[in-house]
Amino acid sequence: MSTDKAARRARFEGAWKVIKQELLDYITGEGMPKDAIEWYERNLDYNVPGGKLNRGMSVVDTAEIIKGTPLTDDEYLKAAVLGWGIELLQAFFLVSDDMMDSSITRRGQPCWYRVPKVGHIAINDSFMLEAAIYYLLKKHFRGESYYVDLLELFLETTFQTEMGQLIDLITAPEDEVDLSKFSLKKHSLIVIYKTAYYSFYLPVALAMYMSHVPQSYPSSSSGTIIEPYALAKSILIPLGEYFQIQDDFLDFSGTPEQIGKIGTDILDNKCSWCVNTALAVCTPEQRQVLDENYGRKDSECERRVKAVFESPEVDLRRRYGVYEEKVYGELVAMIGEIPEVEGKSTLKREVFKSFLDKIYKRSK
Ligand code: DMA
Ligand code: MG
Ligand code: MG
Ligand code: MG
Repeated sequence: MSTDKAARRARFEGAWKVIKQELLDYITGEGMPKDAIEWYERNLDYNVPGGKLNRGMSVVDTAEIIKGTPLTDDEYLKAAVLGWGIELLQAFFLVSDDMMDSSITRRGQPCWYRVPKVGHIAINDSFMLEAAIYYLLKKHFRGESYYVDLLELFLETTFQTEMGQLIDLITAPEDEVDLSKFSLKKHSLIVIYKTAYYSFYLPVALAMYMSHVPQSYPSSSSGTIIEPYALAKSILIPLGEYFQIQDDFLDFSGTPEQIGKIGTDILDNKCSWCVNTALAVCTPEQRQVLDENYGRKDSECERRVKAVFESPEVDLRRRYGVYEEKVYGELVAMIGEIPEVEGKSTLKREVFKSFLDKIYKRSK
């Protein structure tokens, strides 16, 4: 990691200390007993700060790019609160996702629900991670003109993610494997809803609201009207789709040391990019192997599925490499088309380039 990147991360982590203390002070003020305060602190420490922080730090990065000059300390704290709000939202989704996906590890440690004495209390813990967002928004943004925009955006995005999780789960029933129900089209809908909105559109749109980017403005050259939120969404949703395809590929190909989690998509009967891609190109014999072994809670079945994925006919690693180059080129081209308008509160190409650079060829 470059020193600049390390310093940016350290500053963002510094803001977490302040934010976490605000949350603990709040529940203390509500008269919660010592053991409850300690429990909440452990929940926060275990589930919020240990990830890559791409989503959270993108709020700060985007606010800086839109402004064009460094943020003041007050602006930095505001952007960091929004960034940690996304990290809290992510923590809420991950704690529940790991229970629903029967996952084992996350970020190199046992999933929260598997920690001794936690178990199903993790359900309420996930709610308390989500509730923290709205406490922080009220505390830091109640007086701002864009407060309702922030609230509505967090709420809408949460609902979208939950719709995505729903279709992810019901497309992957535990007791009836039917690969004919899968398709790349279905996959696309699932990943846009479960991942792209909250991971990509949300950080950028939050930073845009905070930076007072208006709903529309005229482009400098032709005078046509630009709708910056819709424009941002039109690039960030495909970017998010690419990100989740990386996640699906890493679930199969990544080692636990590398990705911090043990892949469960094959055992869980998930409508993943990997199985969809394999279904489209495999031989009839391989199709039978997939039909008989996919989605079975058995490591020998999982091994047979992985052997099909690695076979010369399917060769998922090569197909993934081809996909990644293609989608990268398409995204770069889309970003190049964005009309840029001078000014402190307008969308810049750099917002999207910076996001794409964070994830291109990622291995964790
Ligand atoms: C990720 O789905 C989506 C959400 C909302 C957490 P996933 O189950 O593929 O994520 P992971 O691979 O991290 O468990
Ligand atoms: Mg999961
Ligand atoms: Mg999941
Ligand atoms: Mg996954």
